[in-house]
Amino acid sequence: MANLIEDILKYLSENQSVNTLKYAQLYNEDHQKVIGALKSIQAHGDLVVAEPISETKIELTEEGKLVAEKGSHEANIYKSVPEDGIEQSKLMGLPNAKVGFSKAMSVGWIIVDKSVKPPLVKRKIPEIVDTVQNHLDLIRTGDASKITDKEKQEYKKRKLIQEVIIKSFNLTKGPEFSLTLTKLETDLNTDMLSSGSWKTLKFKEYNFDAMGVAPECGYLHPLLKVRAEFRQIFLEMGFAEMPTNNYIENSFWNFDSLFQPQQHPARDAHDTFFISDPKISTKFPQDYLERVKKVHSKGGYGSLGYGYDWKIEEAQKNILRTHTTAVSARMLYKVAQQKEFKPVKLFSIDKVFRNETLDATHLAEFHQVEGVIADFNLTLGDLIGVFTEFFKKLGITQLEFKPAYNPYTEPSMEIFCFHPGLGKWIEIGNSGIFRPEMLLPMGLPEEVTVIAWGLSLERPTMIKYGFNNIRDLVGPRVDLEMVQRSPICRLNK
Ligand code: FB9
Repeated sequence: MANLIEDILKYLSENQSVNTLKYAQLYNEDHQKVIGALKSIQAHGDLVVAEPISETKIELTEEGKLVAEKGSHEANIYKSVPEDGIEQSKLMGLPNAKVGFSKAMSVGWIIVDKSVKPPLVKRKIPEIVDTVQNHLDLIRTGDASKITDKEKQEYKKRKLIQEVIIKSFNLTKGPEFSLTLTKLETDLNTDMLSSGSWKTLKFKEYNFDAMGVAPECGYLHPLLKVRAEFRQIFLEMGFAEMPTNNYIENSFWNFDSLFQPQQHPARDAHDTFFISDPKISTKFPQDYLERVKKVHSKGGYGSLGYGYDWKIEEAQKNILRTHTTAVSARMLYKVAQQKEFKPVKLFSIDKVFRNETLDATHLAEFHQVEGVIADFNLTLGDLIGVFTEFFKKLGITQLEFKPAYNPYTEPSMEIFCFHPGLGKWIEIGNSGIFRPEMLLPMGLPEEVTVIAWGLSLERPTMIKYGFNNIRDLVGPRVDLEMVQRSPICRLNK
């Protein structure tokens, strides 16, 4: 580019003026490069005066180039008609035969002789002049002067030629003309100010249209964006977040406190990760533990219990928690220890671990989202009303419910919604009213009921961000650029 700039300035010093397009053609340069060199020269001051020129030129289209080379479609049809004639259908194999045939007929080069069977296409005149091809060839060489406007209109209509506007510049020497470019300063510094050299130096113009440099910063993973949105929804619904910072839990809080019997299949190693060290917990609220043991083995509070020999050793086993409901149990027990019961609205969003079969949408760990409300005389209607409001804030409105079973809630319901994007009903969560066998041993007043519902973070995130495989969202194979380019999370949009 530097050489091109110097060549242009040199050419201008030896000639009165120069047009950028003619210069490009003269020195076989790309005209855009010449324009780029001009912009660079102009950025260094008034070395040249550039007068914009706009010129309309005619040039051949791709079809026009073909005709200039191979002849017009009508001429090719004429040349394909033998002395004794030919059936029309046999001419249609030629390229552009349909256009060529009708044009050859309209200019009187061929006729259709219907006095014979089948009718034959014959030449009407002994020879032709392919004026179209000759004209297009003239245009190709840049000489359209011999072609009338009417003919040009005809070729334009046939899309054989097109008008293009060529922009160029006529250059003449400017008031600050020089054969070299003075270096443009990009910073004003103290030396320039103290020496006064700033008065004669040339400074590069600010380009306020330039894009800013993309800041090198961190980016939130889509899961964390959805978590932030869920958290915001819970907070604006008046829920307080539970302390979920313990992935390791013991079986007492994860299962026994929730009235989940020790023989329940979810408690074996096929569904639960057991910790080998420390293998067991030993610190429990002893009086509460005794009440839990009793309600499992002998019943109580109007319940028959399960009638099995409840073992402390089973409750002591340490595991990776299988649900955040273990945290809800701890929190509800804490609420029950207060002198006077006060209603609470609690939520949690955190990892849980299940030793289950993995597939495209399930890993051994996922984030559970859970909402819990403890208050006097809550009903199933309150539960439906609250999670309906919650899901509405996710943009989900068309809900249906199905009776379900959880060891710790009765009644329990699975929640479904019709997802317009997926065009089908999908399961979006589970819910229920915690059983008295769970609440009363904690010491909660009899008239207090606790409603709760849960869902995952991964499923809504996969749907919102269009992931089909959970491994594209989380895990070692994740494309980190996905994290950088994933858009803002708008749940109700
Ligand atoms: O999240 C789930 N689905 C879902 C949720 C939102 C959503 O939003 C889209 C934008 C539209 C889409 C889908 N599910 C729960 C349903 C299914 O994905 C299910 O296959 C997987 N479930 C997980 C458990 O699977 C082993 C999701 C997870 C789940 C299920 C139940 C609970 C929590 C998470 C619960 C509970 C509960 C019940 C009563 C009392 C306290 C907690």
